[in-house]
Amino acid sequence: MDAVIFDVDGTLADTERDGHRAAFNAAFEAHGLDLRWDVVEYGRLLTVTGGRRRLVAAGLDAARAAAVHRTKTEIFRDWVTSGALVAREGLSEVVAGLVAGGVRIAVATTGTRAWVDPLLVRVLGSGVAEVVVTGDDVTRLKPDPEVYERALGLLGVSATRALAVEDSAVGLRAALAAGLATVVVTTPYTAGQDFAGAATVRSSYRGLDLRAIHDRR
Ligand code: XBP
Ligand code: MG
Repeated sequence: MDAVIFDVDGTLADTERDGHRAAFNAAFEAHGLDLRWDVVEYGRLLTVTGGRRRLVAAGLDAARAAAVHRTKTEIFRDWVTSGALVAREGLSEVVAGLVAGGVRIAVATTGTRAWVDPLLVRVLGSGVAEVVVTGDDVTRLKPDPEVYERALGLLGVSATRALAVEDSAVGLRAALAAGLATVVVTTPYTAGQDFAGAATVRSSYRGLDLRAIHDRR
């Protein structure tokens, strides 16, 4: 196995319920909108990837969705840099083992680069992710495989020599469509989704040996 490609939201850190959702609600307030997403409503909206598309799916017109999303992105970036953000338990040990074994680390997310870059410094450390592909770098978002295909292209690695790590069914579909064996580490938002095709489905990184899972394929 030459490389592992990690999803971000839900996979590297549990960012959606208290991070993105709170940032969206703060942006609604800043824009004078009488709109708030509670935990259950936001969980339903998560099936639409990309924050701006999620706003349109919730009924905002394209121009207002773009303006609200810009505000939300600034608010979420502040949340990331405020120190509130913590990596998922066990992630650091898994990543350290991969790096020590010479496995290259990449990231493929639907999220916006303005917050992805500072988030990666906090949860992975500077320079650990050699390749980072975000929603800003592709024209089609997950479940389309484009973000994973671009990561593989930038790595110069074939899909059979890599493994993807995801938290959601929509992300799993994108990684499988790119030909990647995929490990799913669920969150409370995604547990119970359809993970057919996953190499393995766990609720934590505890005892996860990604190389063994890849080599068993
Ligand atoms: C999850 C997403 C993102 C975030 C919100 O991305 O779909 O849209 O929910 O971030 P991942 P933005 O592929 O990392 O699971 O508002 O920047 O889109
Ligand atoms: Mg995710």
